[in-house]
Amino acid sequence: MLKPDALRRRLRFYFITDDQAEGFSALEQVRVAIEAGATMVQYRNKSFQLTDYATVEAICRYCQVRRVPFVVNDHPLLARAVGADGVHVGQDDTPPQLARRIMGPRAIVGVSVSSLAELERTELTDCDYIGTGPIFPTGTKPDAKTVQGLSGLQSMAARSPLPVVAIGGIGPGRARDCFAHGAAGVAVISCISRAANPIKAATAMADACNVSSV
Ligand code: TZP
Ligand code: MG
Repeated sequence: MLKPDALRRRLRFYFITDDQAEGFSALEQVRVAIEAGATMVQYRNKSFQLTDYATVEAICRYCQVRRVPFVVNDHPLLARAVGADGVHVGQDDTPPQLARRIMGPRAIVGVSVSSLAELERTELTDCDYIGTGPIFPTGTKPDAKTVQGLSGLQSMAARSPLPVVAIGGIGPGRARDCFAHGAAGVAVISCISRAANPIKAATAMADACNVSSV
């Protein structure tokens, strides 16, 4: 289990796997991100099938060896089965309260919030952090809600009792802006998974997130 301060540090450079990256497997993506300094990893696969189970397990084991917290998007039962550190759920997924019951008291439970209004009506009792976005336009999530911009991020961070992770259209330059507007961390997919040079992109993210001290 991570204490709140340790979790906050871990959220800083949060890499999420891309299920649409041609010729770049989720495990390879995670290796590149962690090698560069990613502080937390989420497995996200919108068309997960049981045949993907071994991949999730391999990523989980790799994160354990590298001592990087690993969470699974959408599926608390999968998260629990592979022994992940936590789960991330959206507003239309398993409610955080049930995710907490499935995962146990020591797990990390994150919830997505797409606006200040949504933040105000979300029950956060069983949550450890919120993911908020899209902050900037993104091509990675076709059904993303309204872009919140840095001002939206700032008001949500000011209002949230939990650390806020900004997501959506973020790369190294915008990461710095997100931190300046109250984000505890930035979550990224395509700036690494679809970069011409993923190692270079991940290293630039690590620099922007100042993660050498985490
Ligand atoms: N939730 C809001 S935006 C987004 C998710 C999962 C996609 C983020 O991907 P990218 O490539 O970092 O913009
Ligand atoms: Mg979801």
